[in-house]
Amino acid sequence: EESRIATPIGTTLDRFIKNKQENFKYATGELSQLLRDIALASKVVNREVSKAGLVDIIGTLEAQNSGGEQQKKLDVLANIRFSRALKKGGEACALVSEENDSYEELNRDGKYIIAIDPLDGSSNIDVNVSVGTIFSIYRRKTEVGSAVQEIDVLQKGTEQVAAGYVLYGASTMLVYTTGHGVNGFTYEQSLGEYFLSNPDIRIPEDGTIYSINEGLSKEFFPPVTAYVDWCKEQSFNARYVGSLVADFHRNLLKGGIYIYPATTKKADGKLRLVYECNPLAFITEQAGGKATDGNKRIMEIEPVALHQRSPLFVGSLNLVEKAMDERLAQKAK
Ligand code: P6P
Repeated sequence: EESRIATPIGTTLDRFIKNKQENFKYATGELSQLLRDIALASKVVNREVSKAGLVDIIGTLEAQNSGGEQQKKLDVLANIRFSRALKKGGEACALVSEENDSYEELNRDGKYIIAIDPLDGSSNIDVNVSVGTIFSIYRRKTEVGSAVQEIDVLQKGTEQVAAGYVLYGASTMLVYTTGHGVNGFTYEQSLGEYFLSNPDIRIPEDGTIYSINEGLSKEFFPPVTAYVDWCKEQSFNARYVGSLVADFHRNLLKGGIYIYPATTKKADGKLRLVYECNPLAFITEQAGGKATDGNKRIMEIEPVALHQRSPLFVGSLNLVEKAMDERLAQKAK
């Protein structure tokens, strides 16, 4: 049958990165190389995720990851792929990963720090629901060539030089920003290339989708309950995949709000600041949206621990601001 794959509308990711690098007068190419290394690792992970059901690599290792959740083999594999690609690439001096208790020093001559959730939502793999990789890139604070230190790996989200995610879904997409807008690329399996498919993504300022786990309703604090009730009064659509990258990506393109709030049982919510909230907050702001912890801008939070959690309200500007107003209104009562 005639290939139904539309002719890729745009340039390849490699060409795009090169073109963008030319816009940076003093770019020396390391960040470009770093993005290429991440894209390469994602192609390997994509292949393993897409055949997960075939090869007996599902199943839980005895080992526990830092969050104490059961570690799926694919989690571990994905972490190894990214760690190896980044070590070989030479541009990263350290890797912070959900899968590792502490940071891993990679290349002392590297200028960049990578924080990554190698396979977020991996518990969904067994039931063939989309999963994702989320990454964040910082410039190191210490001298190139010296040992990596805590000040390198615990930086505010405003210090990010790049952030992105890979969504292993119906198609595999890579979406990233270097602080000059957000661009989406779709992976063409038969060519092994990412092609520009969503240039200059802007999140609609309004939306009619809300994403929150309402199974936790009895643990919600009043402002969250009031906000969810407001969404229902507006007849919004409830959409919750239970895989952060999938929920985030849909809301980025269509408009909407994703909330993982503080609850009576989880004072800081569930999501991790350094390699989940900050990268998605950077992308959202670059696309014209907003990301807060219920009180303040996510990217202003001073991290004190690699795996610290933060509540997250992220998405369309007006929906996040309404959620903040709700909080103030409740406080005033
Ligand atoms: P809950 C997956 O484990 C994850 O980290 C995110 O991908 C997802 O959005 C969230 O947790 C789902 O958490 O408590 O609603 O099952």
